[in-house]
Amino acid sequence: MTTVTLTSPAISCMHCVRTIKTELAELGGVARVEADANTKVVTVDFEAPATQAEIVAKLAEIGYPAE
Ligand SMILES: [Cu+2]
Repeated sequence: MTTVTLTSPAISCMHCVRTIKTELAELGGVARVEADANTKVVTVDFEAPATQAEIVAKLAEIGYPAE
């Protein structure tokens, strides 16, 4: 299991948090998603077939580009 911590400044409220959790949880291999509207931090636990690149791409696709 790999944990990645990303910052996505577009996270502004609990709705954003819910969207991110729902969308990332749909990726195969994603085990846990935490997102915080105050710190703008997204933490994801994942394993194959999920990849960090896939998670970052999904965040960008749904409007929360991460670094
Ligand atoms: Cu929001």
